[in-house]
Amino acid sequence: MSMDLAKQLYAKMPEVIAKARKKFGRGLTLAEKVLVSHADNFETQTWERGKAILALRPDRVAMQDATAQMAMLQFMQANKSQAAVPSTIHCDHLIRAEMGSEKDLLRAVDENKEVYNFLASAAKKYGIGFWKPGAGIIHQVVLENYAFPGGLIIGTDSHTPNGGGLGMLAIGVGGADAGEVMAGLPWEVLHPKLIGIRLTGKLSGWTSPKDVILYLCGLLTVKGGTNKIVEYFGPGAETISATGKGTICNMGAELGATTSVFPFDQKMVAYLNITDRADLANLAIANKSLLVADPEVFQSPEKYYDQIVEVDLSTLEPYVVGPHTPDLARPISKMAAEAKEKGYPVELKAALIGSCTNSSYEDISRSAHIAQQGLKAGLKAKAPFLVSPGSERIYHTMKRDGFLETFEKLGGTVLSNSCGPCIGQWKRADGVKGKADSIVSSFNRNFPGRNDGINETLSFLASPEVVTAYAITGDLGFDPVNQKLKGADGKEFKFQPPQGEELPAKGFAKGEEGFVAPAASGEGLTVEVPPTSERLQLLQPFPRWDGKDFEKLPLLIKTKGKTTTDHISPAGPWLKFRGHLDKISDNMFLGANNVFSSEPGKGTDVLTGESGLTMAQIARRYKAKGVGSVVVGDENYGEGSSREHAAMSPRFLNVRVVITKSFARIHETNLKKQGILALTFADPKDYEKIEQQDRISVTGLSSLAPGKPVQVTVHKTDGTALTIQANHSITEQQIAWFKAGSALNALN
Ligand code: MIC
Ligand code: SF4
Repeated sequence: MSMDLAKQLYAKMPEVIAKARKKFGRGLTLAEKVLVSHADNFETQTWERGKAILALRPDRVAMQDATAQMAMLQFMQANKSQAAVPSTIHCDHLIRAEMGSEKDLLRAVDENKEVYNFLASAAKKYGIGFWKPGAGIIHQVVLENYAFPGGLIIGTDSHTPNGGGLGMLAIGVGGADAGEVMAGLPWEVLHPKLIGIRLTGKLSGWTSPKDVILYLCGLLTVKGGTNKIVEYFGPGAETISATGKGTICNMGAELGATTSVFPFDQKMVAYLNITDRADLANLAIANKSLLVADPEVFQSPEKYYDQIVEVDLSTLEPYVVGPHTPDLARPISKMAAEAKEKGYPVELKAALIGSCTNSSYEDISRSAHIAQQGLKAGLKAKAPFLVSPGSERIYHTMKRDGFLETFEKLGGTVLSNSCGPCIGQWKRADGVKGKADSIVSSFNRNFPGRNDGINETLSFLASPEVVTAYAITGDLGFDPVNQKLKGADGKEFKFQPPQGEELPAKGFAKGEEGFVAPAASGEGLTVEVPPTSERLQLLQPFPRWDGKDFEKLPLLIKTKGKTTTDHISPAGPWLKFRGHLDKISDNMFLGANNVFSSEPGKGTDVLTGESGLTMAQIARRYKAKGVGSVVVGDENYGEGSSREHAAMSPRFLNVRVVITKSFARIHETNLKKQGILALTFADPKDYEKIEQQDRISVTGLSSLAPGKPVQVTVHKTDGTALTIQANHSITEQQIAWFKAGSALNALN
């Protein structure tokens, strides 16, 4: 499917790469090769890392059902007849996990009928491929079908970088970005800096690709990758399977990285071959020099990367991260002691494997090996054990090769090929709000409330094989890798390190593909949006900027600490309103900690003094009075997902300005796209000075200019005022978005 795209791309790469070598006066890293080959105009583009805005032409767009709704609603406002680049929609997020694969899928098809019909009809009309519910999780399906070395894909999901496992730049974006690219515009992104990760040695025993990224999360932290591309290289890279590389790149999203990528190698060839793309593999082999960094980069990497990290795979231990954040990392050998010391509840209430991050054949076969050892010792899973396969192919291969049976014998439940518990679409039978319990998964995120909707739950992340061992022992206070446990007969035994196969010897089994091709011509076809729908609402353009400064706006919320998009716009039960801006906006900030409230998600209407209200209630009151408001945030504000609802809801409810200590990349762009002024404190200490009753003015907006700080005046209740400076990264074009009221308005 990507053969033609790859052919065209590889034909033009040598010329632009040669030009770039000349212009930069040096060899190029892999990421640079891909970037320059996708430049909208290489000649006129400036190429300054960390400064220039790149205008790129992606080869593809991928969207998942929860974000595709807004992406398509916005795309439709551009009045185009067809998507300008090959695009696909994947139905994966809206399936609730409760009764097991078959029943869950049937229910999903019924309860999400309106949304699926909308997406299917829009896909059909606009030339977009449609993957039905049950076909698989977007990133796995992209890896199996669309990813190709050297390509550039954008996806409306932050874990799009999974495609880096096949040597492409795969980047997560908000729906507005996707809508614009489908409308034929170039895609803009800050020229990322480069982190080079040199891998040496070889993984062995318990240690798996997941541990590479868990370790790096601890080392680099959740903002260490912001506006950077993580490029892996070195002899160790070639020892990791393509799907293992996918896992590492996927979870690079947890570093805040723009994306992550591995150089083309034999492991990718093997994966392309086994997924029926031998022609593509051969083409890539013939063009290998375009798909890896230049040789001089390896000789002195420090000259080419802004930062270098060395990881010796041979000495790496299995890791466990969490709770509440993916960068709280320690080797598994230290977990039990830390759990005791910090008082984490050690009884594991659930163990979950699979997801878009970790459901490769390698992951599943290694986990099954652990499960078999447990069964042999007469044990069953102590904690509920749930398995989320990434795609139909994975599911049927697991079934054919007996892994499903093994997991089920252990007491596990196999869920549908979808996100399920990873995105809070999970009815955890024993979950009690307000009670702190521990769970462990092989997913990639563990923000509070994410899986079971309970903010107190402590969620830990580890490799699928380690999670399987935890499922059997059910105890975080016990190290299943290094300690002995008792079998059913009372005899002690130790798990042998997991063994598995990277790829199925018999090839992948095929299931029902679930792909629906678009109509040859969309003319005359209609997009189904029932006027009375509770799930879908056509968008009304946001009002244009009235040309006036923002004077004395009330503070809606000042968030404290981590404010991820899961805090700003929680998922789980709210996913069903992803196509209905008015309804979903009631979830705004429900998970966020407000400095001025003891209860998350609650605050005070400072115009009336009434407290204990949700942020949406307060903002709706202000909006009704024609009053805008300001949000103040902490570090790395908007970390996590690409969901633009975290920007659209505030915009819809009249938030005009968000001032933070720093932003995560996708969310900052999403705010700008929706016409919100995204500012950062020039002096982060000024965050402390903002008080609940302050009124905030942002002035000089008519002379808003790139690189020019903005003046913010904070009016105190005692009549005094203080002036603080705020920075921004707004470009000339983004100023036009602000003035037009949104990027989309600026298009029309
Ligand atoms: C996630 O993992 O948080 C999600 C759900 O896949 C999101 C997208 C969404 O909110 O729909 C993401 O990662 O971008
Ligand atoms: Fe789905 Fe979870 Fe992957 Fe996001 S991280 S795409 S919710 S499986």
